Amino acid sequence: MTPERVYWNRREFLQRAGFTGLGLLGASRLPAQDKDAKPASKKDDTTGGLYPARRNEKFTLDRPLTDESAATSYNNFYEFSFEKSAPARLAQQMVVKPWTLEVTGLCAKPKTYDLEDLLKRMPFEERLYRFRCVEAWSMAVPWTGFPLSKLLDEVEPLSTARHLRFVTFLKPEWAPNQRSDEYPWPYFEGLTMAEARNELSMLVTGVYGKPLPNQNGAPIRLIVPWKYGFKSAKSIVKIELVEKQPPTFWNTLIPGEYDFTANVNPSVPHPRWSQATERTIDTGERRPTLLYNGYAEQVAKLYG
Ligand SMILES: Nc1nc2c(c(=O)[nH]1)N[C@H]1C(S)=C(S)[C@@H](COP(=O)(O)O)O[C@H]1N2
Ligand SMILES: [Mo]
Repeated sequence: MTPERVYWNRREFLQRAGFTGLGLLGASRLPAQDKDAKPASKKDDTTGGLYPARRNEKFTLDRPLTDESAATSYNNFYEFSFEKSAPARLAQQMVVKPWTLEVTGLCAKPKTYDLEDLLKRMPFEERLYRFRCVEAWSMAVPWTGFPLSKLLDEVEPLSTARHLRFVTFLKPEWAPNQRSDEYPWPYFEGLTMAEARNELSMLVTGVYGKPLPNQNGAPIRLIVPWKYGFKSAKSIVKIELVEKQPPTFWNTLIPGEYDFTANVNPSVPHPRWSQATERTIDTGERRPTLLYNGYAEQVAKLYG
């Protein structure tokens, strides 16, 4: 996931510094940092007793749930670090309460929400979803949140709103990598309106029956489980309804490797590695990658 330029610079630097076998994207490697990573800190549920939420049994898994300690200590959160073990520590710098979420652009009722207020009104539920990173690792996680569609209903999108743009915080004082202009911060992503309206698209505020740990994208993130993980923007501050397909962070950095749609597909290799199989982050087990990450029934119709 690291842009070539940065990747090679870092590799050179680390090699010169005497490190070997970096394998940043080595899918078969269970990183040493898994061992010393901390589990999620238990935060108080200050959201009015929302957790644990009722599980929606409609969403079932074909595999065991991933260990909570793995899912909360093996993170991609580039604002903080390029190392997967670091966000669990560094993201504790974030101040996630109070938090405002602005929903704006092509809608009749744009609004800046106080997150706590919004959560009181949304239909909270837990769903077990598969999650697949473009780097060929995967997990299975109980997310708590509500359908993105419910929030869209509140702001009343105009018929010209064909796409959504998601924007993460810009706080260099929290996030070390935002102090450099190597990347076009803040992180930005996008969906089509049809994708956003799909029943699977979820705004997530909790995991494993508790509020999201900061490193997993507190206090609110997107989850679109049929797409590679980079589409699921963390720590969102703004959702903008727009007409045209918006540019996205990784596509801007490396257009040939990370496209706007980014649907999980075992038969379309990444230019630098195969997507045919994936590695389960807690057990290291390899399993075949599923088309649309196993959600063809819900989403294939979007791409017919
Ligand atoms: N703001 C932001 N969101 C992000 C990322 C990021 O670096 N910054 N990484 C993405 C990638 S590549 C993945 S795989 C998932 C990882 O989510 P997790 O740490 O909860 O597993 O977050 C996605 N959302
Ligand atoms: Mo990812």
